[in-house]
Amino acid sequence: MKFSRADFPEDFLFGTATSSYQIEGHGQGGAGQTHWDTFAATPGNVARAENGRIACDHYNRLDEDLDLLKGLGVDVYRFSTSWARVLPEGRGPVNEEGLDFYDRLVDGLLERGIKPAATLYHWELPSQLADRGGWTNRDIGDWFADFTQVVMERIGDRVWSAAPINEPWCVAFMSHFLGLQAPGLRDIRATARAMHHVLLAHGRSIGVMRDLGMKNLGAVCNFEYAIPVDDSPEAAKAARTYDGYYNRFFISGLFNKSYPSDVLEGLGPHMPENYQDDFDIIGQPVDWCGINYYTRKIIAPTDGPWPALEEVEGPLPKTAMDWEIYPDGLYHFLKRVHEGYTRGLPLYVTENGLASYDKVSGGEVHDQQRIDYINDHVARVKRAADEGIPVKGYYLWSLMDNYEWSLGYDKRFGLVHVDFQSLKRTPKASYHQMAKALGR
Ligand code: PNW
Repeated sequence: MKFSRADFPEDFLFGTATSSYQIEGHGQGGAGQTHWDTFAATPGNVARAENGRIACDHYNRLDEDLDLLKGLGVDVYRFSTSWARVLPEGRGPVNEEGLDFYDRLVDGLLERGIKPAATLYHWELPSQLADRGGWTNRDIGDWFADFTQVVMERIGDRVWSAAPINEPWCVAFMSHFLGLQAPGLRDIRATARAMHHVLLAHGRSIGVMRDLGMKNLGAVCNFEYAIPVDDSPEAAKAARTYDGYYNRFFISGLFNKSYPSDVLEGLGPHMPENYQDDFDIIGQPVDWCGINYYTRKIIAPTDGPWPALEEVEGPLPKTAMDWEIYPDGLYHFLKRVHEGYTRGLPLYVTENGLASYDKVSGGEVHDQQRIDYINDHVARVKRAADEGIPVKGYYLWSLMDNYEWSLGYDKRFGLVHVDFQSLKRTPKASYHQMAKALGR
């Protein structure tokens, strides 16, 4: 790597991130069914109809994976807790074996000197709650508060940080408007409701954790830099619309207790009644904000109904996701979130990384594109830090190759290669370089 710890302040933290459904293996340990199992079983939704039943089998290989983290030399590990593993029916009976797993995970991290950063929800909703309307049902605020209570009564005394929900945009918009994630809807009314309820649930969960006396609570949003396809006013408007529902809606609800008026022009008629009354719950103070950033999108106007735009192909080099590599976007969002929304709160890059088609040969994996990507993005984080933006950490997505949702297992985001037949782990060149950069 071109950077080392010495380039950053003493208290700057490096980490990696994963999520429960993507690595654990959901078909074991008494976990209940989730809407991702259903979504993946429906033909056409997921490449090769792959699901998270086995994934990386992290559930049975916890110690091996924690040792990999230790070998990497990270300060923090960002993981998520599976709602259906803890409460198989979403509410009611607790699966003690599931809670025990997260207990062992947290203790295993602490024993290795790594800070546990918990996310309560990273996308796998228990099927029984999905059957009741999932994120479109306002009751999810209560359900999620109860889930928060059960998990944090158990591990809340030892986690270093906690965030309720990973990426409200993906939970609400990608899943209910674009149909690309479970539950796979394409329905503007369901979308508007989910967009609001996901923030309501965030606020309810923060309230529960405060009552438990927990500290260092945050919110994690994802961002994509929107570029108009040309100089026309129509293209500028389309890019602004995209920026509104993607980048501004959630952060504005969380930190400014309002939704952007241009987004409400499209979604307003579909919002839940009296949604404004929830802003005090949604916008209650948090201690940090997480930024997930991967790419930019080139936006062109279309004639269709709201949002009347489409993504078009851009000219920059791409990753295996077909995502353009655009490191300046990370700097842009650190600055913009700090100046426009969080105003001095600590920021963490809670996800950044790339997929590549890595292969093991002679026991080694040469993933130079990942090394370059990390270098270029960490350089923008450093630029932001040097300018006084309070960015306090960088967590790479991901520790190991895993289930990349609707794209299945061939998009490899890991520092560690996983053979999904034998489940053997092989640290890639990027892992070895990262370990050197983080060495003390
Ligand atoms: C993140 N998009 O989500 C997630 O938090 C991870 O679970 C996931 O593995 C990672 O990115 C890589 O995809 C996103 O299409 C997924 O705009 C897709 C999009 C954005 C974020």
